[in-house]
Amino acid sequence: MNPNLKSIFRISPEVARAQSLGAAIVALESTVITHGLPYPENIQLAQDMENEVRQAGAIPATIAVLEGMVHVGLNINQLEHLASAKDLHKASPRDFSRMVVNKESGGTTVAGSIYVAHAVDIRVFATGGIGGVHRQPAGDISADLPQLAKTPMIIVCAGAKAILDLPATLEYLETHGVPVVGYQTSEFPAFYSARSRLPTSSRADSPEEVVELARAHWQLGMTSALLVTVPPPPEVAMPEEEVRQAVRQALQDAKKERVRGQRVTPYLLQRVSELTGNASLLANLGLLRNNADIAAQIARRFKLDPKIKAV
Ligand code: PSU
Ligand code: MN
Repeated sequence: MNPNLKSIFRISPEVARAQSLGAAIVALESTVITHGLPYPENIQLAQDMENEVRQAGAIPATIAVLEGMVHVGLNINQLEHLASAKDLHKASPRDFSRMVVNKESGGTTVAGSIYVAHAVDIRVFATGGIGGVHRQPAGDISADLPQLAKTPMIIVCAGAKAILDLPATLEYLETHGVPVVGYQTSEFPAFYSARSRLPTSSRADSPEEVVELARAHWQLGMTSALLVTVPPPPEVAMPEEEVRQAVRQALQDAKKERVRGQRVTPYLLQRVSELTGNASLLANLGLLRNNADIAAQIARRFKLDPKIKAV
């Protein structure tokens, strides 16, 4: 670890032990806990994702900022605090310095989490859906995208959230050299549903194939992420049309209420969840657990591969 980080980063004993033993580790974000899901589904989900990672033979490292310290690996009390406290921040890269200085606490976004994970040499990360280019307000682009462009990690997700402009999000990833790898599919998933009618740039049918692509990407000297997109499991996936209608309504409501900045994504997701009842919540929970499982399988193969050099 860069010595500058030592006084600000706190690596949990379990993650530190896993690192010293060379065990497979999967980093997890925490904005989904603080801003993405209601209590108590959020604490249940946080634990379920960690359990999925463990059952697949890897160690989970959930990332968050607590009282100005950047934590990698959380205990149950810390998870419970993130799930239930009211005044927590959403930590994207631009927020970290302020949070450190003011000793604030919050959930780290995909952008914030992968920055931290990479700084402590973790190479595999799981989330639900990445942020991307918003349909409105114009010019709202998630910090997840530029961070993916400069962080050499394997990111496992169910595509970008359906509230976003998916074609524009894929164009951004293409412009910035981020391979989009469909997992057992060649179609970019749309978070709640499997279909977007948009192609990925490649396809991998197993954890081994993902690792092979990652190895080639970084052997070539590339320094961007690989985005591995996993369709939501069929038993929880929603019909495209139902999602489309709910998103249209949610976008109208956001416009009317002039929602801006960091509130846009949580507002839209919350509104879609209200409009579709339990279906979107179940899809969200199901795909998050599934992604954690697949990320752990990839992390194990990655560890076994002697040819991968750290980037
Ligand atoms: N998944 C959810 N809810 C969320 C997020 C993911 O179900 O709130 C978070 C992720 O952490 C993602 C962030 O990085 O939303 C993107 O927010 P923004 O569009 O403001 O960058
Ligand atoms: Mn934004």
